[in-house]
Amino acid sequence: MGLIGHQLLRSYPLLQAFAKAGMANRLLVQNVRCITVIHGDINKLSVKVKKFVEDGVSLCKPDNIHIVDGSDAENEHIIDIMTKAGMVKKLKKYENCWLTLTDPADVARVESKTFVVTPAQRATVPIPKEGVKGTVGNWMSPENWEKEHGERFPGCMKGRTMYVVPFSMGPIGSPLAKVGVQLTDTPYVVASMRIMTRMGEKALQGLGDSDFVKCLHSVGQPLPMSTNLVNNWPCNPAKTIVSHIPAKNEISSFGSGYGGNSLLGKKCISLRLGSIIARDEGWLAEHMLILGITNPKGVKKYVAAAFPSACGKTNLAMMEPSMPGFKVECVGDDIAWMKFDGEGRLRAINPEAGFFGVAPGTSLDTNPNAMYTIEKNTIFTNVAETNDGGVYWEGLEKFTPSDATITDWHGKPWSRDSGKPSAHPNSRFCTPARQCPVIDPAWEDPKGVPIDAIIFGGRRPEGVPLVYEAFNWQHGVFLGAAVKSEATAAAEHKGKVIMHDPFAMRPFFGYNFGHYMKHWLSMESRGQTPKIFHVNWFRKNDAGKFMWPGFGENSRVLDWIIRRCSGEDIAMETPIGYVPKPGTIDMSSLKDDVDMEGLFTLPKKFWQAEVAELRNYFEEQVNDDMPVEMNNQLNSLAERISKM
Ligand code: GTP
Ligand code: SPV
Ligand code: MN
Repeated sequence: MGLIGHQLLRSYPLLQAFAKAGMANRLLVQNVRCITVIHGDINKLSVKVKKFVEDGVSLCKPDNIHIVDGSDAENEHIIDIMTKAGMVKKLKKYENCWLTLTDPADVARVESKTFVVTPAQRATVPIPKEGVKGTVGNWMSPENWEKEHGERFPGCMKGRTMYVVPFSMGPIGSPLAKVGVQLTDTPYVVASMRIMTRMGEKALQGLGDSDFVKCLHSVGQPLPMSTNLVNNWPCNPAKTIVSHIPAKNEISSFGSGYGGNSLLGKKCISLRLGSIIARDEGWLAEHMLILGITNPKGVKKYVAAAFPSACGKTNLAMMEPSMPGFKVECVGDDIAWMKFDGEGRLRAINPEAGFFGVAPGTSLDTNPNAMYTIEKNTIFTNVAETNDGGVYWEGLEKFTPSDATITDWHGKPWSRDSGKPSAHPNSRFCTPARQCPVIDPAWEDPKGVPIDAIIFGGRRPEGVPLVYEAFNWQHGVFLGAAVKSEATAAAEHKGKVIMHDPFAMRPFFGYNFGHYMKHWLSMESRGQTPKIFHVNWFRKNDAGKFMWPGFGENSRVLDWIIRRCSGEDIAMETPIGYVPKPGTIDMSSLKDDVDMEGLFTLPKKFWQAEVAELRNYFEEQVNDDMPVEMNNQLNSLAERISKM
């Protein structure tokens, strides 16, 4: 056993126990000295998985290997390692809850450093109009990728443990599920993947010698570190790259430990590679929540909704309806895989097992079910802490004693009048979905749940009504393609600029956005397509205040949507789509004074400018890959608006 192996065994009693049980073994890899497997049995892995691990070891040169089993005992050990390394701190107010504060240079997804690697550029992105910079994805050639990869990964895990993390996206054994194996050098990823996916030995059951998604992840800081360690959170922002190689079913991520950059089952597999597989197999992999809503008559319908990052999916997915007699149940809060079944019904599964949700704004007023979910077994990242070992963030003022002492996400004392947020705006909770009090009984049904409506939405401070319905499928696909939203802290974009975020997928397209629209259009020939709607909870009045109360009150809009799905005559035509006939959104018992007329006005000037801007966007960004059906939709919209 190598020296490092001995040192580790001395410092970690659990490992000693594993070693005594005869679980420690070795891996002899060509050109590398004997590597100690400090946990797990390398010989139990399939030939393909073992080969992947061996290749990872010879490239990254970790000091030892830990093959993750997913057990409680192992999780305790992982948490113990992180505690000793100062990466997590116990939140003593709750059961098994932990706080991580990252290096402030590693706090969100890095869209500009995320690439899809294909021989042809046009497979990944449309070729923009000359002189224009493309904004719907980043392409890298295989040659460039070899170079970038070669400058980063060799020896990148020196001095660290390489964890081998098998996981399943989707219920284990479901025909829809995809197995991945992630090699990573940070225990934070192991602890988080255990919550977000079905992780460990169980994920490999039934894999046999089949292929799996190969995921390689490193924080990019071999020991001794080349830069200062900040907050005990190793990362390498200057060299961060997240890349996807669809031809090899491979993902490699370097330099960041945060969220979507490092939990590779989430955006990387379930959306980017997922959308490519979905196109090839005739289904949809989308940035969508899935919820079931039951009305007072007991009629239940499921809807899927795509809003850009930090625009309300988690909140809608588990909302407490303000309307008496209604019930909302949650299937998923971020990702939907949707396929037509044998009867032509569109069915959706949530490939994840946990929620990685935005913390600020979450409270017993806005999202009580999230608050109950995160009371135990939760990892919080970049939130603030109260002196009694509880969590704090913007939105919890009312629920926290005013004399509580608060430590901010930098680990510094914080006061309410400091003018700075206590928690990072993209601080998050990572929590098991099964703990959600309103988790849907069918949330793990391998068949998925039948989808009656698809909803798009975004943060639109101006001009866009509370809800409208597409005239038909093609028009609905156009609404998806035209989604725009104010930038949020979920990625590196600065300021509240309104950005295009088609299908809420701009950061997550696995392939050319033009081809993506074509694929959506093709769904009409594959089964019964659901109705499509657009919602906007974020319209503001002249005083800059939100006009709609949102959260639980959004049930009133969901109610209108599902009544439309049942064929009720409650809609009227406008140039942009069907809107509710006056009085058809149930406003009974609504306490707030809401300017419903104002929420539905369609300013002609705004819509003329919107159409011109959309035309410019499609011409510049999608260029030759713009489907003719979509141009026709744009032209018809322009014509309808000109007659307003
Ligand atoms: P990702 O996890 O990044 O994909 O985000 P998400 O779409 O799940 O966003 P989430 O539900 O976490 O909401 C993000 C922020 O929007 C939170 O601060 C919420 O409080 C706020 N928010 C959600 N729904 C509403 C709403 O109906 N009205 C208003 N005003 N704010 C909302
Ligand atoms: C998003 O940004 O849409 C998220 C968070 O859901 S992350 O996993 O970091 O991508
Ligand atoms: Mn998301």
